[in-house]
Parts: sequence; C-alpha cells; structure tokens
Amino acid sequence: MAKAKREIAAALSLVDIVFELVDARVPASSRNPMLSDIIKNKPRLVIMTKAAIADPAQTPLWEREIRAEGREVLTVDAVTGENIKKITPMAGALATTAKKKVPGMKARPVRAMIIGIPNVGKSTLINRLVGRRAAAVGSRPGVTKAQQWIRINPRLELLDTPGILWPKFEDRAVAMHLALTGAIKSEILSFIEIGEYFIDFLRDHYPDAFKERYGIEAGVSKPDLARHIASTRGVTGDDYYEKAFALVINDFQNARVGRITLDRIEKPI
Ligand SMILES: Nc1nc2c(ncn2[C@@H]2O[C@H](COP(=O)(O)OP(=O)(O)O)[C@@H](O)[C@H]2O)c(=O)[nH]1
Ligand SMILES: [Mg+2]
Repeated sequence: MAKAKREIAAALSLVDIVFELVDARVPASSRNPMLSDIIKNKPRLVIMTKAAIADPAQTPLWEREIRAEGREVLTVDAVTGENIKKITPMAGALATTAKKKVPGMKARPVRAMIIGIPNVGKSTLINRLVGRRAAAVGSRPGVTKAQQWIRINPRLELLDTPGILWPKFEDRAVAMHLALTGAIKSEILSFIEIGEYFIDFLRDHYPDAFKERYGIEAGVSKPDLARHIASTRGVTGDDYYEKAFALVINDFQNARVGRITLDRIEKPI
C-alpha cells in the first residue's frame, strides 16, 4: 500500500492530469477515497470503463452522481471503443498546461497517467489508446519497469505504466462486489459465499436475466439451483456445489448474464 502510494506520488509530478479509472459495474466500490489525498489538486478525469457490460439504465445515474461531486466524468468501453475518442479533447480541456500556452507557441501534448484498482481495465484502455498491444492485460499487476511516455496523438501522451490503486472495502457488499469484478482475490471469501451473494443479487435486480441464463425460475432454492447448474453444465463430484457457484461467478466475470451493475442508484420517483 505504501509502495503503491509512493509510486503514484512519484509519477504524479510528471503528469498534467490523472485518469481515474472506475468500473461502470461498480462505480462506487471500485473507487478508493484515498486517491484525493494522493493526487490533491491535480486535474482529474474520471473514466468509467466497461460501459458495454454495465446496466445502461444505471450508468447515467452514476455519471450524474460523480458530476455532483464536482468531477468530470466520461464513460467509455475499451473493448468496443465507445467514447475513446473523447478522452483527448476532455483531457485537453481539463489539464492546466493547455490553458497556460503562450500565444504563437505550439502547445505541448498533455501528459496523463492512468490510475485504478486491479482489474478496472487499465491495461485494456492503454492498449486501446495505443492501438496495439503495448501493455500486458491480465488481473495480476505487471513487473515494475522504467516508465515511458507513449504518444497517443499530437495532443496526448500517456505514461505507459498505470498507477495501481489498492481496493478498499469497509463492508461486506463492497468486498463481494470487488471479488465479483476480480479486483480482490477470493482468498478471504469462498466461491460459495461470493456466488450465493451474486445469485441473491440477480434475483432481486435482474430476475429475467437469471431465468434467461440458468433456464430456471428465479425463486428456485440454492441447492436446487446448484444441482441444476451441475447437471446442465457437466459438473460432477462431491464439491459440485462449490463448482456450480464458481461457474456463476465466472458467468458474471465474462458478462454472460447480460449487462449488470452491482452498485445501485435507485431511480428518483
Ligand atoms: N467489456 C469490457 N471489458 C473490459 C474493459 N476493460 C477491461 N475489460 C476486461 O477486464 C479485465 C481486466 O482488464 P485489465 O485491463 O487487465 O485491468 P487492469 O488490472 O486494470 O489492467 C480483462 O478481462 C479485460 O478484458 C472494457 O472497457 N469493456
Ligand atoms: Mg493491468
């Protein structure tokens, strides 16, 4: 944690703006409030990633929530490419260098760094911006190497190494949401606990998606559901219950249950 903080602080002095990456499926749980203490008044653009797999009804409500905090926010999807082209102009408008440019002199590119918790989509966004596979994609943080600038276009340069922010959770629901998105490893929580949590969540919020994915009514008991999943997906063995719920977690992580947002904002009446 201290090391991550030091690394971010060191990189911070090199950049004009921070892109704070937030997962659109967990726009609250994937943020770390400590970030404000670390980056202080450095210009910041909140980038909500994974728009294509988040609930399209929830995303605009979260955008409004983040704007109410006084932050600029842009929702993107680094896999489909949605809104990626808006990053450069928004960064240009927010970063201080662009405003300080001397008349007649060519403005230098805005320098930016990406910061976010594990699995939020940092490497995928860097790759998308660069247009080739420059950063390793995976849930494990890569080996530390010398930082380099990547020229995205004449107006934007990006540090090639993102800042890895540690996930923070004070309650069980946030821990569950972070385990479901893969931001925290499930060593503390069992597959059964996480999977059961997700099933309860699906029943409450997405009963149709539940039925569609599992081919069974949302009211089914968990043991019956586990047996049903085991029989339809070829799961055998005494530990079929755990394996069935591991499959459920996998379904969410691979966006096979539809577009789901775990952190909820109830719609105003
Ligand atoms: N659908 C979708 N998946 C994404 C997006 N960004 C990242 N992912 C997936 O999320 C997982 C974690 O992404 P990664 O870039 O490795 O996260 P990092 O740990 O922050 O670098 C990978 O399976 C990516 O394919 C996105 O915008 N849309
Ligand atoms: Mg990465």
